[in-house]
Amino acid sequence: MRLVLLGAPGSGKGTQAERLKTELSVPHISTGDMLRAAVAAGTPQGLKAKAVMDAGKLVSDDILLGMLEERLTQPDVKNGFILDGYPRNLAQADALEHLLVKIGQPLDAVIKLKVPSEVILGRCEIRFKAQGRADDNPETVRDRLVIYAEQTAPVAEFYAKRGKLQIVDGVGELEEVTARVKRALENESAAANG
Ligand code: B4P
Repeated sequence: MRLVLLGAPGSGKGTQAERLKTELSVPHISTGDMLRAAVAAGTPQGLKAKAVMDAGKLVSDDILLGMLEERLTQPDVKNGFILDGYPRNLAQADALEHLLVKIGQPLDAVIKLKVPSEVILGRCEIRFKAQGRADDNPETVRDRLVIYAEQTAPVAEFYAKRGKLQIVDGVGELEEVTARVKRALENESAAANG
């Protein structure tokens, strides 16, 4: 299974990917986690990314594509992946299409988790209080939602035009949302198998 999870910041992409990876027997690839690991390790990419991430902006497409290409060509990805946090703009969507053709791993499904902004603000505030992630600061989350609407929302349209997009309600208990995503994946594979 090669799956892309789309959704606004705090919509639960990472949370759901962690729950699904064992069942689907594929790795969870989060560009946010990769960037936070690079920041923590103090790599040159991490040093460049930190201020951008803390401000809730998007890190440069070049840095992301380099990291992703390296990750998607590792052996554990041969049976598929759950990609969380990428693509976040149309240039990244194009780059991903090219990369997947190059490595012969076309996408099976794209799922967008739909969550209203007021719910997102509430979730990120809880995480901000618990973990202190700078980009979960309520002011920064508002900025991230604007960037999402301007740059990331068109990515859903990109996949809708290719007949790949499914939209899933991301509000509810974690188990409920996971069950909805699984149903959407079953529908996708039933449709693919005729
Ligand atoms: P990410 O790490 O992708 O951060 P996110 O959007 O906040 O995560 P997600 O939607 O996965 O939410 P989560 O499950 O954690 O990105 C961070 C930053 O990295 C970006 O702002 C950007 O700077 C940079 N970046 C990453 N990818 C990039 C790219 N491709 N290009 C450029 N820059 C990039 O859930 C959030 C909270 O909600 C959690 O606390 C969770 O417990 C809670 N929650 C989840 N589901 C819930 C539910 N059903 N009910 C109640 N709470 C729930």
